[in-house]
Amino acid sequence: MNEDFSVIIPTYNERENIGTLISELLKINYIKKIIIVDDNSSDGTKEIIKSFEKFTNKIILIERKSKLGIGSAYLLGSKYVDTDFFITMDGDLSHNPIFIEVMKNFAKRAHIVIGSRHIKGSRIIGWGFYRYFVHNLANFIAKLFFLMNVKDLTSGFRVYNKRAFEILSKHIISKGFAFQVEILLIAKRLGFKIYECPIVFVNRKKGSSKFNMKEALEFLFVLFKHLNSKLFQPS
Ligand SMILES: Nc1nc2c(ncn2[C@@H]2O[C@H](COP(=O)(O)OP(=O)(O)O)[C@@H](O)[C@H]2O)c(=O)[nH]1
Ligand SMILES: [Mg+2]
Repeated sequence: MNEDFSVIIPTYNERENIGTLISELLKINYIKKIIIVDDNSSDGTKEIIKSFEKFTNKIILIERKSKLGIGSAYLLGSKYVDTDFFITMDGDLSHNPIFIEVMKNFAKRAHIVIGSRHIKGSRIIGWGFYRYFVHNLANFIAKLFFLMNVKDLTSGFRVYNKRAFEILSKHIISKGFAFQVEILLIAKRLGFKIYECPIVFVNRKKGSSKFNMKEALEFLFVLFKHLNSKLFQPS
């Protein structure tokens, strides 16, 4: 197994967070590429990312013209990955790079390693009632209809086996946050191995969440579509 890793970070207005995250990731020597997919942030995020390009060639900034969704950002970012494994993480400092070391060690035994907030040893810090409610509801609905035994279906902190990701991505319909759940449903259905590793998740301290009602509706639409798709019919 090649020990090099890439990281994909989708960003949309993360000026106050992205610089700190990049600095932390640059300290990890097995991370060879930091692929950032930015959807035309208007707050100076891109300029901060570009300022790092002067002293490292590890950064690949992919600039899209408009906000096209976190799921499609992963799909595009993955095309730039040339390592066997890659990490996905948010650009708002909710995902602490210290957990990468443990997660990466499990990548040898699973196709997807989830930095999980719902297993022994994990914690969520700073979420309000609404955020818990939405998160638990999404988890509950997906588990109910697809009989999933994964505890945290919505975490964006993951390690993917690149080859497995390529196969799974062919079935993806979502563009936004629904992607997180959708790819796991497909992975289970196709018999890929998923492992959950405990993390401490800290709600963003700066900037604002991009999750909204439109994203929630896409989630319901995607689940409904798959319930009726060929892939999920009893064989
Ligand atoms: N490129 C891109 N990044 C996005 C988009 N939506 C969210 N993000 C990024 O995805 C990550 C997670 O989003 P966030 O708002 O923190 O979601 P939350 O933690 O569920 O509230 C952050 O780095 C965001 O900047 C999008 O449409 N395009
Ligand atoms: Mg966040």
